[in-house]
Amino acid sequence: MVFNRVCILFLVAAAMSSPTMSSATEFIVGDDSGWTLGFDYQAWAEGKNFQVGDKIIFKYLEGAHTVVKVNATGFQKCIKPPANEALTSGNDTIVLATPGKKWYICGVGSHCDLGQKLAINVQPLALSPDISPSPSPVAAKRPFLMNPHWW
Ligand SMILES: *[C@@H]1O[C@H](CO)[C@@H](O)[C@H](O)[C@H]1NC(C)=O
Ligand SMILES: *[C@@H]1O[C@H](CO)[C@@H](O)[C@H](O)[C@H]1NC(C)=O
Ligand SMILES: [Cu+2]
Repeated sequence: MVFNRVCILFLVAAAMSSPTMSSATEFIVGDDSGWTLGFDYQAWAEGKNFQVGDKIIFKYLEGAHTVVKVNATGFQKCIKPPANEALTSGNDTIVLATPGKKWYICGVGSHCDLGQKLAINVQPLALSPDISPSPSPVAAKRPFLMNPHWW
């Protein structure tokens, strides 16, 4: 009896965790162009669905560029943080751990001013409806209660 229950718990846990694992995506920033000058990263990011757990990978010739995470102001004005905050490997992988807007710029010379900057919006993880566990009574009622058409 106990064994069966444990088995079921494992199956449920596997069913709940597998979609998040299989849906994690690795994005090569700039695709084949990589992280470089003369590329429109806003156009590249547009329409892409970045989710928590996904990875973005900046690829470039080591020494030619860097990757620095900045805030909205730093992005707009190309304010370069201290050099020790920069990623410099040429194969810099960033795991998108939290939802929300993220901004990255190149810290070399005036590359950021020349447009080598990336802004993305990371979506929170959502379980797809067909595999989510049975909703609690409260959760089941919420769409009805919260539906603005009913007010
Ligand atoms: C944004 O970053 C700059 C420099 O890196 C810092 O001076 C500023 O306080 C930051 N702004 C916010 C709102 O965090
Ligand atoms: C780049 O880093 C990823 C892991 O983040 C690794 O799998 C891959 O082999 C690396 N590629 C190169 C060319 O170093
Ligand atoms: Cu650069």
